[in-house]
Amino acid sequence: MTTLQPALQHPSLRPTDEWWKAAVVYQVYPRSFADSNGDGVGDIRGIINHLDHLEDLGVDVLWLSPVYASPQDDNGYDISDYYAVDPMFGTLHDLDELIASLHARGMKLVMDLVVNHTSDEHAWFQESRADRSSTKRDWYIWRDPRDGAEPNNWGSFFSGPAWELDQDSGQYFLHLFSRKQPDLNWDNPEVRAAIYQMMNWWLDRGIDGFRMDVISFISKHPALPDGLIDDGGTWGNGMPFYGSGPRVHEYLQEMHREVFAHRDADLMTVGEMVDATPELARLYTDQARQELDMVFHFEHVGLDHGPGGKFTRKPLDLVAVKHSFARWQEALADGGWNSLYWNNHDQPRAVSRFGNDTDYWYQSATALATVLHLMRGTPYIYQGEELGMTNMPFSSIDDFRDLESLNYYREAGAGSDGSRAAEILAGIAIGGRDNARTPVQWDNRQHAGFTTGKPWIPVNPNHTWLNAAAQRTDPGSVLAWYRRLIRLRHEEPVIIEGHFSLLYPEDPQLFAYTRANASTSLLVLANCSTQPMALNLELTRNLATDWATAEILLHNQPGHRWAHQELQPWEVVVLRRVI
Ligand code: ISL
Repeated sequence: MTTLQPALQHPSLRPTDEWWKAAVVYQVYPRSFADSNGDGVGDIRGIINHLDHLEDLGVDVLWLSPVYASPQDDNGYDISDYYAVDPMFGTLHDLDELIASLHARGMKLVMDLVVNHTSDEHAWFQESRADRSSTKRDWYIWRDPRDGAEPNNWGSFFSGPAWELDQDSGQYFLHLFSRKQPDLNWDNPEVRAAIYQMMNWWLDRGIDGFRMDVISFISKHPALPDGLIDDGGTWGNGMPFYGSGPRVHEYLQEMHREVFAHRDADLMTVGEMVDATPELARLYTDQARQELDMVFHFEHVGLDHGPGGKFTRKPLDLVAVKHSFARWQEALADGGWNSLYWNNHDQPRAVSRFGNDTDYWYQSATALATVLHLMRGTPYIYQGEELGMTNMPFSSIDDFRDLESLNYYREAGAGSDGSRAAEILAGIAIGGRDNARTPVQWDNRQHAGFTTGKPWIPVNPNHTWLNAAAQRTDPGSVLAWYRRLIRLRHEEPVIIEGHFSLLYPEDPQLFAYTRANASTSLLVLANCSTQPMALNLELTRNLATDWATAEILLHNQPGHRWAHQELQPWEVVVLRRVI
């Protein structure tokens, strides 16, 4: 058992408690973080060069999106060699140096684990595809055509069918994502053994855990039944037959035995689960079951999807968002653990999406951060979020790089007669993943200090004023606010262990909750709207009595005298009282 890192020696944690409950995780999407060699693509050395930024912020863990060898069809989520670093990002030696540098600073490294699928250029798939009698044929999911077409009606996440015909053998292979991301057959024990071996290899190299990509999709219903087709849709939804499928818990428990059980407790795992419900998450993260430490669920990031899915939007329904968070907080209150996020590399920027990136940019970035970070669970910060980075003002299809957006643009008919092109472009401009993938804005120079070359994707023009250099020494910056939130989590046990209670669940403007343990209570009050709001009588009375002597821990509008009666647009205040 190694000792806890200094930043993680939290006073509230008993020695047997898991360190990651007191931790804040920072996600790096390497191609967009920092480019050290001028080729326009971020790299591992770029990360090493910016570790001061992470240490200064105070985060405990770096989650690194894939840097493995890859044809980059899906920016590295299509892996052709799990044991190699893609030359675009550097070398294994660079990665070893990153691990050592992080450890020297008291931080940890969690790598992305993408094992629902590989690249079609992985040697395993090349062998599998070579002929029907290959010993690796069964490592992937091959089926004969049905009535001369796809074996079932499942659609791919990235448009079109989830099946691709291999002309030579006359069979189709399954790919839930791009056709260059064939799904592995986890029912084959050799596949599982090969994956566990690879995971052990990385852990032996010194990494501290894994973020597991779409890990709840690894067990498919063996009959691969057709899914329901939405009105107006072409392809069926197979999720009921591969989301948390029949053997997923068995496989995760086996993985735990083969990879994690014999190691010390300093590791951390988090599984990405598009289909997770609170009930499922409890199963996956109940420590007694030995599966995972945390899951990423998608409930709150689906609430603003319109009838046409992620590329259509409806306005934020704060009541629904609060109900969702509260349900998850309650479901995992006495078993399991939540992960807390607004942003990642697949989601539009939160300040543009849930907040207001024009008139109330600072206020809404800080209010959103606060309501998220002070809940129970482990918060995740996506690169640039700590600066309040916004969505990109996309105006042309040429500025997009993400295959999901480009495929959708093509499939949704923008190309046929062009009549819907503007509408579809507007949809991907709001909902597209490239919003999260524009380069981190380090300073106000050309290309935001991200690269000296030509960036692989355009830089957001607002880097002239929205950048790390401008915020670093400004106590009134979004960056300074995140720093305070992170420090608070490290200093206040109630943030880690306190009981969560949502207040006024039906209020459409106010996001309010308390956290309480035996000695301390916190009250979080945020006006999540662009209108000022009067506090209700009961709350005003409570503030004047129970909370009268409370300390103001955080307040994002210090210019506005906190009067206990009203909140300005996106005003957030956090009070603490000792019981
Ligand atoms: O953004 C999405 C597509 O609409 C999500 O549903 C996303 O596909 C889903 O979260 C799975 O994401 C993960 O696996 C994908 C990869 O493209 C994403 O970047 C990754 O986070 C396939 O590996």
